Amino acid sequence: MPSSLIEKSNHIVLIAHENPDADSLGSASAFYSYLLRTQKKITFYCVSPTIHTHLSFIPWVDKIINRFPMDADLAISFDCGSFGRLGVDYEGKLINFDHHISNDQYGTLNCIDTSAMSTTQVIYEWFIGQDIKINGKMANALYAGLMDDTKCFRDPRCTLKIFSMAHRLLELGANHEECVNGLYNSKTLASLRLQGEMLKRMTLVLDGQLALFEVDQELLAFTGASLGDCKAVLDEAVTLKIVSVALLLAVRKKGGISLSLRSDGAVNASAMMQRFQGGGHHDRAGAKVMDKPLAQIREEMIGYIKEELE
Ligand SMILES: [Mn+2]
Repeated sequence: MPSSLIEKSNHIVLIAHENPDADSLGSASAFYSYLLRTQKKITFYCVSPTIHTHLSFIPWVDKIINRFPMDADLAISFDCGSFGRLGVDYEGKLINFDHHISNDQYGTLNCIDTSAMSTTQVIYEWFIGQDIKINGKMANALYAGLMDDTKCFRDPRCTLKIFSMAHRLLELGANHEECVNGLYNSKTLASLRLQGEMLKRMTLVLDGQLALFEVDQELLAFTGASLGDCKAVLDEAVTLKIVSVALLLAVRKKGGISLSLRSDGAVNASAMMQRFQGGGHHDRAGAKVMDKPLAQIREEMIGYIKEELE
């Protein structure tokens, strides 16, 4: 039980994954608020040295440090599908809260619900089950994660249960306006310029079913955008009626190729990325490949996608 592990610990580290999104940060944030009620020492950790400023509306994000505390006796990871995503070689007790279908159960205790739309849903349901009171700060953090992972409730799998959770979180003090503004009305000019350039260079293959994007460091430098900004374009590409799959191959600054895949359901994105030791969800997944050139990955991916679409 997570509660007995928590009870026995003195210094608990909450871990958001590298380049964290609102779901990872929101889950850890809500947990941070909850743990403040205990007499424990708490650290909010993330390996990425800078967090996107548009996510600073999530409570406690200002507490994040990127140095892992040596005296921690329990770590809790949020929304991290694999151990590598934690960004630290921690060998102690670990609770793994997640909803990724590809989660490889690296925790001492694994609290994974792959049917949940967000990790904040897993945390929300755990709080409810434990009779833990959810205050306004916690509600806002949980709502932000749900909003982000459902693409502002546009995901076709949003059911009555999701809207009931959203309703309840709003009653508890979540701020819809703040979350919409933080997540959707805070684009940078650089990211819009990048999107324009990427759409110009997009190629359609496999009879237009696959939208292919390739990004190098030159394009990022030219637009001033970051690798994370590229992913929004993939979501746009999948909204094209003929496109079922969108693939991004990006040359990483530190070497290797970063793969991001979006699917409208025609292919299993997570399974496909697992071929490259990555993972994610049915509709969106990613991987990092260090040992193959871009052209080879492109050919392999087109082959895999073609096979699945047939
Ligand atoms: Mn998530």
